[in-house]
Amino acid sequence: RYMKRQMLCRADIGRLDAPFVAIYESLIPPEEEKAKQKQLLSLLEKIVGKEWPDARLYIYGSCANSFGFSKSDIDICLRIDDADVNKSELLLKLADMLQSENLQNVQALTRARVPIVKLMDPATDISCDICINNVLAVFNTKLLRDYAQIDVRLRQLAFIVKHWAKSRGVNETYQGTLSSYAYVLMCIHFLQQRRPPILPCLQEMKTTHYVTIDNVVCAYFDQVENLVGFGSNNRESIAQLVWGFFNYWAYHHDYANDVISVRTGSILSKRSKDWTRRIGNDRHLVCIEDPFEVTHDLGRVVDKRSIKVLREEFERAAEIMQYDFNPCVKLFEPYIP
Ligand code: 3AT
Ligand code: MG
Repeated sequence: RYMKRQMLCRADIGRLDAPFVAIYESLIPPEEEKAKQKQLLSLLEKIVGKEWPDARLYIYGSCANSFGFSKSDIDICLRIDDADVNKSELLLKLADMLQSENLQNVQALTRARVPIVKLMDPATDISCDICINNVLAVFNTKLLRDYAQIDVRLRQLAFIVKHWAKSRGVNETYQGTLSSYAYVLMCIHFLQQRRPPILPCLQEMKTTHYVTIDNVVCAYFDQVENLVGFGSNNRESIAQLVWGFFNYWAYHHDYANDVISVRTGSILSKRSKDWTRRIGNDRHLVCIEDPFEVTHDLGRVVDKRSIKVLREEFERAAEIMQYDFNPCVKLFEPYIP
């Protein structure tokens, strides 16, 4: 069933551009949401500053990487340079402080993979997760945001793919499917691979942005305002790209051998990364290299059961894009178990 299949793009694909653009536009957060997020950030800065004057707050994740939908929760990182911080104690203390400032639903999840404090701000009606010193996430957020500036088709494609993944129930890492972060990297990689390319590989270019965090180097070309128009020799439209994306993941990706790598703008072999066998819980059934933490496979959450679900969903989407009269409806039909 998973045999490679060569398919020609449907003849009427251009007819689908307008509806896909309309879906993308309907998901973009309005400006007033950004203002509310800033308002909440200032409130939190004030609260945190009373106890820890040197601490800093950063918005990361979808509210800052330009791949966020309207009404998403915000992810905040508290950066605190204290060599011997005990994260759990710190989170519990933070939770106490937030509670006494009348924030709602305050909850410290000290045992989560990424320990956080959750809260809801009644003034702005925004929910938020605060983590501590997850600084790499702040920089991978910047990398995604920088890529998004280069060509609008990245943002359009990633919005469609995220919307599809959320509708179809395959954006649930604790059920073995992929994170939004992984899907955006899949989109960036796909656009780096088009011929002519729609996106460059920023980490292979001259370094203009350099930081190291916990011995991980984050170095790349970040003067992206100089790259606007990079992909203009490629005239593929959003509908063609959505079709190509699902076709690639349904029929052309080599799940047995390949690793997609945004860092190198190419495909690496599982062998070269020593990702050929299961080690602990990392099964490497679909391999997506983190651009900075290169030993980190974002597909490691995927297991024997969920890889099947995921591939069937990619095939379903590819079939719909190929044959359905009205793909923009069928693609996003909610999955009902
Ligand atoms: P949603 O719109 O909330 O679905 P998001 O971009 O906020 O999308 P997540 O909530 O999954 O995505 O993750 C928040 C950020 O955390 C995104 C990325 O900067 C970082 N992140 C998530 N998963 C990983 C990971 N496995 N490795 C490194 N960074 C990660
Ligand atoms: Mg998020």
